[in-house]
Amino acid sequence: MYKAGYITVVGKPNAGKSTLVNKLVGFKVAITTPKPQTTRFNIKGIVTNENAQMIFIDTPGVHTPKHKMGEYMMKGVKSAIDTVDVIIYLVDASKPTIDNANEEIMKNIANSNKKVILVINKIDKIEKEKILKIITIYNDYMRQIGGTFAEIIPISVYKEDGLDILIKLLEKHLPQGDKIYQDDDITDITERELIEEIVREKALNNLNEEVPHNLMVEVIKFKKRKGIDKKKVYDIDVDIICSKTSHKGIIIGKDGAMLKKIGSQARVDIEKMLEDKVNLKIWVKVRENWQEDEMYVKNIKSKF
Ligand SMILES: Nc1nc2c(ncn2[C@@H]2O[C@H](COP(=O)(O)OP(=O)(O)OP(=O)(O)O)[C@@H](O)[C@H]2O)c(=O)[nH]1
Ligand SMILES: [Mg+2]
Repeated sequence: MYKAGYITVVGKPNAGKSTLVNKLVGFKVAITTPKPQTTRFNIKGIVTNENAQMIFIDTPGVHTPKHKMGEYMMKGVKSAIDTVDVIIYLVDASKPTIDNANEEIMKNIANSNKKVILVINKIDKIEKEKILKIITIYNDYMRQIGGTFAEIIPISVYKEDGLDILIKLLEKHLPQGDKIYQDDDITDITERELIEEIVREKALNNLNEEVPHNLMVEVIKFKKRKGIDKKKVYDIDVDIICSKTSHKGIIIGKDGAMLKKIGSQARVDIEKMLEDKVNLKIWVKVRENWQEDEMYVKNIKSKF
């Protein structure tokens, strides 16, 4: 009896949702950083084994939106909850409190009539004795609002602890069915989109405070040609779009040092992904308050 279906991973920003999906898929389909609100769009990661095909939907971390872009991100989470078979509610073991964001997520999933698995991540950061207390905190609140967890499992994506049990539990709760994707399909994100995300990841990692969260990245040229030694070379031009003129100088840095750093780190990852040499050029542009521009945000939406 083969199983197949959709599983979404929801939770607060920084819980490790994208890290988990990447680890299970065995390929970096989504960027990950130590900063909250890294993921902006729902991204599929597909795992096919002899028992089941699991289509994971990684989602943006749940937060109170401050602009149109944030509202769009939260719509993505809701639509993922509505369309899947199983929900993984991922929480950070080192931050076990029920705050407004957690309440909102739990109310949504409690009312979804879907199987919900509570997955407690980052147990490598806490003492084992604390796990039971964490389970009680989430379980009590879920009961209080009329929901239940079908399963509860502590894991550490870093230590690869509990991941095989998680897969077994997912296989158990998925519906019976044939494969939806081909065996070798792993994601719905295109090479172009991955390049944009890789550049955004390096910007998030290297820039401080609010600057990187106000960036958008667009590939404007993506061409393959034969290099001098007959090896293939990709010419890739990318725009980093910031929302304020004052941010442009910070992104470029003194004598262009910051942009160079972002560019060279991004090039290494893009070359790894494309398995060819890459000639990457990055331009910085200002588009005042783009996060509030409904047309612009909608346009981003149509890409995903
Ligand atoms: N110690 C520890 N850190 C982890 C673990 N899993 C993920 N992290 C780290 O947690 C941070 C956030 O990871 P992400 O995967 O980007 O988190 P996310 O939930 O996708 O965040 P958003 O996209 O912002 O919602 C990164 O620095 C990860 O390396 C884990 O098992 N243990
Ligand atoms: Mg993420």
